Formats: sequence, structure tokens, C-alpha cells
Amino acid sequence: MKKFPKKIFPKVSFIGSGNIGGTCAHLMAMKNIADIVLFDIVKGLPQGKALDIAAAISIEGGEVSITGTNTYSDISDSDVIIITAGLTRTIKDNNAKPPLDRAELLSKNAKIIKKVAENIKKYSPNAFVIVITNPLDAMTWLFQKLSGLNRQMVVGMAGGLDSSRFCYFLGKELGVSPKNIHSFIIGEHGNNMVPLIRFSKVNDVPLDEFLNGRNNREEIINNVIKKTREAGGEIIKLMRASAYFAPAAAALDIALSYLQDKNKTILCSTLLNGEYDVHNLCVGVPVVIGSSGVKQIEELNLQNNEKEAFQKSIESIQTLTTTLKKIIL
Ligand code: A3D
Repeated sequence: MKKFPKKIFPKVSFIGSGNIGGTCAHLMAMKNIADIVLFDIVKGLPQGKALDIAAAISIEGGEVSITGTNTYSDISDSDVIIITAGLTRTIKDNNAKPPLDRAELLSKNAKIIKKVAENIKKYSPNAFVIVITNPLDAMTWLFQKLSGLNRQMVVGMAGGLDSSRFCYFLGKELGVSPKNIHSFIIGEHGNNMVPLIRFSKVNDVPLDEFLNGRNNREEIINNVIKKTREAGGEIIKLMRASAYFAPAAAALDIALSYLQDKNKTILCSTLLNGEYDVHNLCVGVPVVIGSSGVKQIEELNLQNNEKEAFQKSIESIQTLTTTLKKIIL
């Protein structure tokens, strides 16, 4: 029988093989598009997840490979790296404490990102890197600075997730499929996120127009924004673990746009150097992701009230980034 050479797949590595890392690796493996490496500092965890996912690949008839490791050199020459290493805001002791604020994670996760950046710089300096570790915008900035990777090769996953939550809640409220809703959430991933209602559409109709004539218009919008802002904390309260299915799906969306040169516009945290009048900060804005990473940063023409909310968001990111400069750089 004629033998065909084994297909060569791109390589995707996950730094952190916990809930998001493991779930995203599974989603990616089922697409049969990349060989996968799961890395973690916990011995056995990435190896066990890799073994489990390998059997799932086999059921699907997939050809990709998956490896679990505690050795950084195994991530060498990755095409994409997804960073989920770090602590979450999870409630530790049975509801006794409220969830940790994203800002409280800053110094602990910064130390982890420092180590991760050193190793990615050493073993995979040409990878496209997606940061998920919180506080997201500050960690994306820190990773970009410490790794020295080109700014177009580093993004933070956040706006895509926030927007998908907005679409879900609005869809439920209006009885419309979320896939027919477009929303833009820019700025910080956190309480100061900026939902841009003027840019939101339902069935291609501007949201304002769609809701025209409803006397509870404000109530609907405020309710959806509130639910979107609180979704992360609500999930922690309910299941005592940070969200991971939707964050994993949102990270996969970014990785696929890069690997398959889809040129999709996705809301990501990216290093701004003058765009939106912001300098040297990572902030969530719409970007076009394709085979060279961030191909374009889309600059929306913001109105005064939107600019004000965006500025508040920027100040919050700036505060965390300034703290980082003091403790890490
Ligand atoms: P979890 O399931 O705890 O997984 C984190 C993994 O990181 C664990 O397996 C740890 O062992 C591992 N880890 C810790 N330190 C290191 C290190 N130095 N090197 C390699 N691995 C390490 O958490 P998770 O997957 O649910 O969340 C991961 C991160 O994503 C956290 O910081 C969350 O706060 C964040 N998160 C972000 C979003 C966004 O939308 C941006 C959403 C949900 C969670």
C-alpha cells in the first residue's frame, strides 16, 4: 500500500494547563489543525490532560499530536502560545470571602508572567502569543515588555469574551439569536469596560433603532451592561471557579484567525503607541488578526461621552501598569 507522508501541522503551546488551558487545548484538538503542547509547573497535570485529550483525538479520527510537559524546551518553535498560567479570583473558603479583585492578582501573576516571558523569548521568540492571565491588560503589557516580542505578535484575550457575553444577554432579552447581534466592548477587561452601544447592531440594524419605540429601552441596555460586567464574578460565586469554557472558546477564535489568516476583526488587548491617543499601554480595541498577527488596529471615532468612559478605563489600566513598573521592571 502506498504510504503518504505524515501531515505537518502548526504547533500550539499552552503555558498553564488548568481549566482554560486544558479546555482550549481540547477544543483545538477536536479541530485537528495543530500539534499541541501542554505545559504546567504541576507535575502530572499536563501529562494527564494530554493523555485524556489524545484518546478524544483518536475517537474523532484526528491526526494531530498532544504532549504534556513540565520542561520549557518542549515549547520550542511554537507557532502560537496561549498563556493561562497564574492565579484566579476564585473564592477560597466557602463563600466566606468575596471573589478576589483582578487587581489583587497583580503582583503574584506578574512574577509568573516574568518567568513565562523569559522562557518564550528563549524557546519561541517568533510565536504569536495570546495572554489570558489576569489582570489582563496589565499582564499583556508586562509580557510584551519582558519578552521583547514585536507588538503585533502579542494580544490579550478579553473584549471578544466580554462582547460575546453582551450578545448572549441582549439576545436573551430580545429573543434574537446572539449570532445576529454585534457588539463592541473596548477598554479595560474589568469593571471599567466600555460597551459601545452606538456601534451595536441587531439583525444589522443599529441597536438604538431596533429598540426605538420601546419605553424600557434604557432599562434593557443598562440591565445587559450590568449582567455583562458582573458575569465573571457571578460565575465564580456560582461554581467557585473562574469561567473557563467561554474564555477558552474566545482564545481559540483568536488563534484560528492567526493560523488560518482569517483577517477577522476581534476585540483584543493590544499595545497602543499613539492610537486612540494612548501611549505605551495595552488596551482592548478592535484589531484585525491574520497571519502576521495584529495586521491593523481599528480606530473608532468616539463621541465625547464614549471618550470619557474610555479615559476612565485607560486611567485604571495606567494605575496597574505603573504599579507593575515599580514591582517588576
Ligand atoms: P487554573 O485552572 O487555576 O489554571 C492555572 C494554571 O496555571 C494551573 O494549572 C497552575 O498550575 C498553572 N501555573 C501557575 N503558575 C505557573 C507557572 N509559573 N508556569 C506555568 N503554569 C503555572 O486557572 P484558569 O485556567 O481558570 O485561569 C487562568 C488565568 O486566566 C487566571 O489568571 C484567570 O484569572 C484568568 N482568566 C482570564 C479571563 C479573561 O477573560 C481575560 C477569564 C477567566 C480567567
